[in-house]
Amino acid sequence: MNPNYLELFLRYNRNPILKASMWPYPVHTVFNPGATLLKNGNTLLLCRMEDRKGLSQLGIARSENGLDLWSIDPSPFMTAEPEIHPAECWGIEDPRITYIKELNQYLICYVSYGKTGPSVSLAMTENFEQQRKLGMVLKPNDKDAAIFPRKIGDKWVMLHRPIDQNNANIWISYSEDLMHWRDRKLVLGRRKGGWWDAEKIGLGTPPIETKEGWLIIYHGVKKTASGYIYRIGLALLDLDYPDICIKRTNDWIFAPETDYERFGDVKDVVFPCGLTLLADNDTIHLYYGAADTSIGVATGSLRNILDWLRNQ
Ligand code: BMA
Repeated sequence: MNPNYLELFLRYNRNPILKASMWPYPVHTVFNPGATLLKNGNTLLLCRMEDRKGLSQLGIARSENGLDLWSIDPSPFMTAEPEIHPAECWGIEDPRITYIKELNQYLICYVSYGKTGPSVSLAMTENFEQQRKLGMVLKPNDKDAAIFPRKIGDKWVMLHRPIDQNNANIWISYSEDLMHWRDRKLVLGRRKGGWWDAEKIGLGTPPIETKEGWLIIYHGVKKTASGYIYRIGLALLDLDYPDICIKRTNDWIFAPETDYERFGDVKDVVFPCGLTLLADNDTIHLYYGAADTSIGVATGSLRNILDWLRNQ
């Protein structure tokens, strides 16, 4: 922690909260979890689990307070099914969960990794007991996608990260049926030169609706002499026209600092895919993959974040 900066997110002092050695079956690493609150108020994390083949599938961890005493389901929740979905022959990764009240379903946007590259696939579940895969909805090369929790206008809306002429930026697309996505528009671009988010950016967690706009947490990557550094920034999108970015932080607000974030399978990575907003409508638990190896949580206040953003 650097005392000269205001820290918006504070790490839980018993991080990492989840690691491979806690799993009831063999996994090599656990990271980049999607997150949601269940109807009973418990926290559910859908964790990416990489095995010793190097391929990923998704498994569930649950906790009453979202911080400790995690119980891990005895078998994976979602596995790659290459016979049915060839796009996921090299695994499924980085889920983002949005609860859609209108459908009474949790929608899971995840990365299918296949021979033509990463693509965006969707699955639905009512209760995390079983799920239904809808298949690939955005062709390679595309990833880092999440759906907004309600229709805007009369359409479903998704943020995602296609690679477009070597540019990895955040785009928006619209759909009437969740399967066909169109009217793609650029929302947030990587910055240039020495900036912390100059190499590539991608959506982190699904958007949160606030009075001041849709709050998004995104990851930005800088290329350095010793490799990439994955850090986190914030942006606000217009409530009615979410293709318009009304605010974007200049500074990153969270970065690899602790040993478990700096060292692991991929060094210097913090990679959030999920958060929960607690019943007080203020406390945020931000869940992130640390060095592609374990899972950390950091706590913030929505009110403080919006106050801080207002003054940027
Ligand atoms: C990104 C994704 C993430 C991963 C990160 C750092 O491109 O593949 O799953 O955490 O790289 O390796």
